[in-house]
Amino acid sequence: MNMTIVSVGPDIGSKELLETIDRDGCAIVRGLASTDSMDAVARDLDPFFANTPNGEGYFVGRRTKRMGGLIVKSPAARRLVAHPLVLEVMDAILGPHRGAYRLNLTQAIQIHPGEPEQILHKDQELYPFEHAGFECMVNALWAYDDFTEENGATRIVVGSHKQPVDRQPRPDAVCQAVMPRGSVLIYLGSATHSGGANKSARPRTALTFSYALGWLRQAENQYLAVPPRIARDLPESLQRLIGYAIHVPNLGWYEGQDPSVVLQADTAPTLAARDYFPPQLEQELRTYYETRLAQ
Ligand SMILES: O=C(O)CCC(=O)C(=O)O
Ligand SMILES: [Fe+2]
Repeated sequence: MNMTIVSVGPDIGSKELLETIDRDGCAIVRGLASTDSMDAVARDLDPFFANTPNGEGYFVGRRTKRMGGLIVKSPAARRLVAHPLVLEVMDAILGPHRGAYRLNLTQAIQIHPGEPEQILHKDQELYPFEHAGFECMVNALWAYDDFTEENGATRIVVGSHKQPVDRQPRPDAVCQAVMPRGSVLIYLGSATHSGGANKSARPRTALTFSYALGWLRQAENQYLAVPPRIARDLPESLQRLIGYAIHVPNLGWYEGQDPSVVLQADTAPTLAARDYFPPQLEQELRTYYETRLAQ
């Protein structure tokens, strides 16, 4: 098994990146965001961090600050959420055959000095089904600071996406995502990983954006995080990613409509309910009803 995380430069094509992710369950793209764009995100988020308390659970960490709602808190982070290379990866892994995918969560994770390593886990463990034989979640974890072994760079077991979760693997099976600020670790929801221990004197911060199949419940409630009055002014592609779009067939509707109607009007629409089916099913229904009605 390959025991290091493959780390590639920002000019990598999505095809090569996908081959690595498919084989290893993860890959690092170094320097995908410029220092300037990370500075802009930091200007947006640092004031919020100052007011965010430490977590209060084993998993979230008691010396770790976490905050969501990054699309609202940081206009600069929107470019990372919708980075074209990241979305090409999502399109390829989550797109085919299973409909659109959506943003599962946005979270900034600031691990402070003295935090021990987090328990190894697979992010998809929140769904109560065994590995379905296809990927249902993919995450992009951006380094907001340089990630080092000492400051708690994310730990990951390369190749673990093809194995059941093992929380205590041989120590040499666990790699760390050492990467400079502005890099991104892309990993599958089926890959075993965790936050690292911060043995340095300064916090280590990650920005995580998780993407999941559109028929799964989003971990972060996107409609509370990005309510219609704010979503209204975002680009349509981001609105759709958040979930202001019907998921065919018939999931996520509002008053029988594609939920994007709430972005167009202040009042609840009084429109007729309708079907949202894929073309093949729509055709099957047409044939069924037209045949029956003709009898
Ligand atoms: O902070 C990190 O490096 C990863 C944290 C993580 O995996 C999680 O909270 O699910
Ligand atoms: Fe995780």
